[in-house]
Amino acid sequence: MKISEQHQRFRQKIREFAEREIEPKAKQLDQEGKFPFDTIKKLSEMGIMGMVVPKEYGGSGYDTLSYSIAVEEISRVCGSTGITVAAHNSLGLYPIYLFGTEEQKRKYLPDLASGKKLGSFGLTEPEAGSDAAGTKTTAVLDGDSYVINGSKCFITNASVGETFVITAVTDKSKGYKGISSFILEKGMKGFSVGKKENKMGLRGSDTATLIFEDLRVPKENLLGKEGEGFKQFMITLDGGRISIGAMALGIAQGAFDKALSYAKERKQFDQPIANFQAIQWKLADMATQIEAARHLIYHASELKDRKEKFIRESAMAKLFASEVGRWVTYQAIQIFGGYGYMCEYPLERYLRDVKLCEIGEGTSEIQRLIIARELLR
Ligand code: COS
Repeated sequence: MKISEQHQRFRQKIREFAEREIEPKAKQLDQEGKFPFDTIKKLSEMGIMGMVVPKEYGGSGYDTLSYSIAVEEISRVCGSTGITVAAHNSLGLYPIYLFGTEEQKRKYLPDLASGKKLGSFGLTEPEAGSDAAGTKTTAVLDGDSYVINGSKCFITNASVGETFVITAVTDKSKGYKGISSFILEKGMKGFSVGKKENKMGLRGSDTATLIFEDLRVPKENLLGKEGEGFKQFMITLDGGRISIGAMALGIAQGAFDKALSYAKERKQFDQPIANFQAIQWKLADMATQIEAARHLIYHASELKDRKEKFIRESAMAKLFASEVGRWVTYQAIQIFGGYGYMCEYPLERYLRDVKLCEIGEGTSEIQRLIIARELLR
């Protein structure tokens, strides 16, 4: 897809960094479940941890297309690093930037945007997954503070994060209109993090439970107004879905690039397997699907940059890219044959990593529901 020269140069810069600094560590992160602290520090210095926030709040103020390209290129070599960047930017920083008061933005954004602190987003609960309004965590106003009780599960950047945006019910009688959101800080009394989850993929990313036990949060930490939490989180997820799509796209591109080189080198029946039509057709289909996913993701990014409506387009982009990601990594393993199945080669990691994209920030079924509702509206 044609993008501006500026965007092409930006892609080149991130690709070079990713291949030089991130790719060599990807296998170890996956095998040892190690969080990429040193990479995040370097990405922070490049402005990648503050891409969605303007310079006045300490961010690097990139457009959404550049942000998608960055997540794509990082994920092309390491999904764990890709999701860490995506969750921090789209879910950690962005809701504070969009819905925070001037005071909250000045207080929290500079440290987050510079990567000094990592951000995290707490929506999901054991009984509130696809049904985001099913939140059971409560926040009760008591004098000058809210007292929060409950828990959140499967939270990205939970134990490495220092600033959190979470939802809680402030008025049960009002349904989703009784859900509010709050900014929490690591170390607040009554706030703890459970053990790190042992996952199928994205094993270098940090996922854990947040636990709130009579956690007292000052009134000033309410994000926006009482009752606005559900809509704030829906709007945040619309943007976040573009980045999960970009992550799936990057993983697909990475698997494809590896399969393409392998097909040209691997000899069977005295010739490279790329000479066989069975392989050529696979490669053609893979490249076509990837390109289509890229169009959808860049299109949704551009709509967002133009401040046009993009709910349907971000759901379409995420849905399509994550299914393409799964399919392409599967085909890449097939091209690699027995080697594709071995943990020595990166393809099986790509397949395990990309599976999350069909689940996180709304399953594929939820994306279809969102698209259908937008069509039928
Ligand atoms: N932007 C702005 N407002 C939105 C919105 C969006 N994207 N989506 C919903 N809303 C608004 C609706 O307009 C409605 O407001 P009004 O009553 O004023 O019209 C309100 O929010 C409630 O919406 P709705 O009735 O559609 O809510 P539902 O409970 O039916 O839930 C889905 C809708 C399923 C789409 C939502 O729960 C969802 O996205 N679930 C998946 C959550 C998810 O992604 N979880 C993973 C998190 S991983 S970080």
